[in-house]
Amino acid sequence: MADARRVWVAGHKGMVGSAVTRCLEAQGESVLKVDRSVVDLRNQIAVEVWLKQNRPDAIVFAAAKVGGIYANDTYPADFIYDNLAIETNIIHSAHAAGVNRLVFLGSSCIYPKFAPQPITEDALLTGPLEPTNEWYAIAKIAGIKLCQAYRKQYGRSYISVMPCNLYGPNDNFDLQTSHVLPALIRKFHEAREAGRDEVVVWGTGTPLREFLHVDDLARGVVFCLDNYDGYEHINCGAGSEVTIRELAETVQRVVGFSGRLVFDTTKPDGTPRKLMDSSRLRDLGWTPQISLDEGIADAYRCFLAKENAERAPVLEPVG
Ligand code: GFB
Repeated sequence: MADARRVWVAGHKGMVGSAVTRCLEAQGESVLKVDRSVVDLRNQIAVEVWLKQNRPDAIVFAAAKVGGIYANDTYPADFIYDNLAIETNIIHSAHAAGVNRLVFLGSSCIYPKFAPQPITEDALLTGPLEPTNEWYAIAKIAGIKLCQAYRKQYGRSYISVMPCNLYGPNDNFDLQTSHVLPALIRKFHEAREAGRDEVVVWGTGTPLREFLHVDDLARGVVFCLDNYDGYEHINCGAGSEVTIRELAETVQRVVGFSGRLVFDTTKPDGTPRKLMDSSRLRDLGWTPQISLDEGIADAYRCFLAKENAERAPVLEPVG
């Protein structure tokens, strides 16, 4: 029998990396992992040495500095510097170590703020970006271009997958730095527990967003690893969108909060709409399987499990 493929999942502890790890391990693949305390991905020498020592057969590049609208807008230097450094280090070192297969993960925010909807892959670089996350977007566009450059100059099979807004297990539930869906889960849960009668939702509630459960994305990423080898990046989205108000009402129902919503219009809305056209990936054979209602219920279970784990007493050995 052939040896199992050895895949390095860069960023294995994050929401995307842990989902891809679960997906690969479920199909019997060997996943390489390295902790931040051992290799800081912003350190070029550390990355190159580790990759040359470990030489995976393929890399799923899920490591990134990520965050919601407030974090992106408040820490632009961190978002552009960390992501550019991680990308140049991993992609260049992968080539230097002779790794021929790599899947880079981007974001739907690479597209122009007013791109025609649904957004096809060829909308890239056709207009100005959304200002709240242009730093992150520029870094992700650079990642796509790095993959294309190493393919063009050295024939490397490096590809890029662009997910829409994601959520699911191992999400960040911090109210300042998280994305909208985990933030709303926490806000509604805490309001219900405290008996409060209102929850504050940022912005006007009118922006539209496309949400995909991270397990569906992970299946898409592994599908691309096995079936896609093109120069162009490829979209991976749910195919439907909801307003932030509709999202808030769904989370409210799942959590069981009976108070009212208040919209804080001093907070930014961000891009008005970013629905991607994922027909290229669907035509190849990938389809999402988790509905938004099921997915939100799953995300709420994950939030509760994390809360309970954090509250559980630490058992000291007796005697
Ligand atoms: O998820 P989110 O932070 O990021 O916000 P983006 C989406 C929308 O939800 C915005 C609104 O219109 C927010 O104003 N929103 C309402 C909230 N309440 C909240 C809340 O309590 N917390 C948060 N975070 N938002 C990110 C980019 O944009 O999308 C990243 O900044 C990345 O670069 C990611 O691309 C996928 O969808 O606006």
